[in-house]
Amino acid sequence: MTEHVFPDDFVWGSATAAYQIEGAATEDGRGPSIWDTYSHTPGRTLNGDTGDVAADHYHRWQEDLGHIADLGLDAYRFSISWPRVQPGGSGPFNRAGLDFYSRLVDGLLERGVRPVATMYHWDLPQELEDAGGWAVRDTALRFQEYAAGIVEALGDRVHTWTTFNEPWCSAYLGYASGVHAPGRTEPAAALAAVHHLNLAHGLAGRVVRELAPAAQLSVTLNLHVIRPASDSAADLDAVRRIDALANRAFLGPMLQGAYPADLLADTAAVTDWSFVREGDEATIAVPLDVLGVNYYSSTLVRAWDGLSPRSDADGHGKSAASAWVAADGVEFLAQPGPYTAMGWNIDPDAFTELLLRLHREYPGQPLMITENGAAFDDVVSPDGTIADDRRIDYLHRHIAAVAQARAQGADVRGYFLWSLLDNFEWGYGYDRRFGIIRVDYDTQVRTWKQSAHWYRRLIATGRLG
Ligand code: GBH
Repeated sequence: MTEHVFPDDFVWGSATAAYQIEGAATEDGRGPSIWDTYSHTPGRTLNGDTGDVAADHYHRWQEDLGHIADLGLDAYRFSISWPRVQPGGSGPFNRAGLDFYSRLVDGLLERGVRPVATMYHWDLPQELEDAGGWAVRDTALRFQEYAAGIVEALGDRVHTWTTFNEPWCSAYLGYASGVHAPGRTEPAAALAAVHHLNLAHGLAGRVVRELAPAAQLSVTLNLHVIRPASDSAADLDAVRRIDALANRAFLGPMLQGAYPADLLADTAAVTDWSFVREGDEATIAVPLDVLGVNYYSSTLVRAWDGLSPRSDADGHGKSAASAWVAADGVEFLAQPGPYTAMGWNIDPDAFTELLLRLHREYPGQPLMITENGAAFDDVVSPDGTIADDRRIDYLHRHIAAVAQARAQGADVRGYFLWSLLDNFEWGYGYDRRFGIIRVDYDTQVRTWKQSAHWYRRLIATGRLG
């Protein structure tokens, strides 16, 4: 196997999200978010799991900082819980909430770790959902106000501000398929959400530019690598349609200042896009210092004639409603294995392909891998060792895929592993473990898996053997 050597300035990190690790859902003035409501609604999450306690990071943040330092991470990506710092989503800020993140940021800086803060990782204050959620424009304006509050409080102590994590999930899983909070199944609302999330990104990005000019600005997208079942014109058109919904609905306005014409045409039966106002697209196109890319698996599609039985392999099979708005003519196919515990196929070549596509289509745009990792059923041996070889193999192959893309010119500046800790895996609750550090949910004891030791060595040497 070729050895890949990463330069000294390559950023090695790991990532988490507030609702997935913090717990303390009702402490110190935190208000409810859509994920509190959703996870407490019977039938929504596996085993009825909620983020009430999660990995109890809100109380164990100092111990967790110790793990971050021991791993030798250059950077740590976390998210700020909007309802913890501004409980109602508008109006007064909650000092205790802001102080929590302020201490965390200072603790990272003291240990020489770059704080990378995500403003929104899916936990909308419930009051804003009650007023229409991301389907209404006002939520984007509220987000601008929230952004100003947190950037004022943390400013350029935060090295990189990331506006959103995976707006694709917030819009389509939250409002079309309903497998994420708030659990709505309204295709037109999902497309309105796409736009209001994009708008909120632009508004918040401008807040960062103004209030923390020394900070870096980014957004994180879960971009899809979509493969056609054949090279027939119909299958290639299915790829084009899904690419528009999944990728270009965000990349278009953010990086090129306009929604793609084919997206508007494909979805015309669902909405006329009249929620896009004069000047919005220019607002959204705030220049980004880095584009964050989350990658886990690839997608295989073919054109569907509406007659043959259709498979349900879009990975969100719990819901009868599709995440793919106005894409009735597209069938999602199961892919060849191997798979992770999420049932997602393992396809590192698609990762290289994605990074090279971004390099080609958005030349000069620096890239950062803001999430990559895998859930597997970990086995704790009697001596306490967790030999998660399959996770190590997954990480190895995907980091090699990043090296491959870099060797071919892609400007990838760093890699954040998902995730530092086992955590609340959204609709799958605590059943699926992505951490390189195991969390025993009875005792909250943290134990390094072999993958954590492996990652520490990789960071120390910069060499992937
Ligand atoms: C990320 O979501 C989240 O940011 C993070 O919070 C989460 O814990 C982590 O990943 C692991 O799930 O729809 O068939 O094309 C990733 C969500 C996973 C959604 C892959 C799209 C593609 C399968 N994405 N999925 S398909």
